[in-house]
Amino acid sequence: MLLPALALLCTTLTLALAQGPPQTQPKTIIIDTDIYSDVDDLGALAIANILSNFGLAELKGVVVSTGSEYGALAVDAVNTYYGNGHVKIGAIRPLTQDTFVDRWGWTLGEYASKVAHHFPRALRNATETPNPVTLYREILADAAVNSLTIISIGFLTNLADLLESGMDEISPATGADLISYKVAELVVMGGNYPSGWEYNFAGVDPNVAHRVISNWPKNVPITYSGYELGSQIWTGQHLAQEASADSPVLAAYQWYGDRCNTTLKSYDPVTVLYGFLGLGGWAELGLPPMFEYANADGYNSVNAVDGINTWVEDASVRNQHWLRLRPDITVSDVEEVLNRLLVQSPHVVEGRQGGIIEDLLRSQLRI
Ligand SMILES: *[C@@H]1O[C@H](CO)[C@@H](O)[C@H](O)[C@H]1NC(C)=O
Ligand SMILES: *[C@@H]1O[C@H](CO)[C@@H](O)[C@H](O)[C@H]1NC(C)=O
Ligand SMILES: [Ca+2]
Repeated sequence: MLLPALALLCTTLTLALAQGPPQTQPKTIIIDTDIYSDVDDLGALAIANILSNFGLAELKGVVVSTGSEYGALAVDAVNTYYGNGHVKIGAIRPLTQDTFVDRWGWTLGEYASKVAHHFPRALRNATETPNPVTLYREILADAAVNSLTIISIGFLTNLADLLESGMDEISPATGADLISYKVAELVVMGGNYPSGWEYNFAGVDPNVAHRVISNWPKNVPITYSGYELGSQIWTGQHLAQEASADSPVLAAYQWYGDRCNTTLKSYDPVTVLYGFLGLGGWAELGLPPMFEYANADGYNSVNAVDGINTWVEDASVRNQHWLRLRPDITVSDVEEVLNRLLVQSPHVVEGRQGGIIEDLLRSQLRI
């Protein structure tokens, strides 16, 4: 009889899909972004969507620290493009209708409002989003112990608000306690290592960076991706040739770049890549281990007034590290991986929630 055979096949397929990728239990991720001016936040978010679709980790939420209503809308357009319009978004208040003007070099363009208006999205208006602290507290309250990775690729405003939040109707725990119980790792694009000036810490609100870095619970690891790492990695140069014509990444990079030049330093994409991969690689996707800690111990100190960070030697503090590339990995190896991900079409990974057809995926990624 045909029917039971078909039923069996369906059951087998369902089981295979339900098993997920071999060996790893996907971790859960929240991205905290200052999406607005530099388009590398949007590239980083695209990479997070793709790696999430591959099953490497699950993107749970995105919080925005910049006031323009176009930030949350652009985030949602990117998530929607990759089939993840369900991912929750939080946006800081008050909301404005600001659009970016490059008052430093007068060469770069604005992309957030354009992405928001020209790409399909599930979120109708940024006013429908919760505040970042509310969304953080909801996701943290629901999360398993020690399960969440927070990847910060912008200002630390939302994290300061979370850290300093008190008990409320969402949870009887303070923000510091929620972080301490639920967060496995904070990954921060910020600072310059071992010491120096960097925009996310020093550019807008040094005091906020100082408070988060000095008061972060001591049991929760912090991993820093510094200026010196991302500024040597250039990506986006193959978008026009290799990305699909309907890609919001291609469009945003062209709108932003100097006369359509889509080649950019990759502070945020490299940070998201580490946040998903960690120190290990992902053999199923052909991704080798790429990063290592540059220090054994000590901690980061951020000056509350000028935002300059200094690494303090202290053998008793072991929860903080900054990243560098492993000696067997070159800058162009990382550029290659990021570029492959940036041009990845969502259609390739559509519907693939399980750990099957890895070889096909690897050949699609060509890595
Ligand atoms: C969102 O809603 C606000 C308040 O109603 C309105 O002023 C704004 O124009 C809307 N934004 C968009 C992008 O539709
Ligand atoms: C694009 O920008 C990069 C980085 O600034 C630069 O090295 C490259 O020469 C630019 N390409 C063109 C065609 O201007
Ligand atoms: Ca950023």
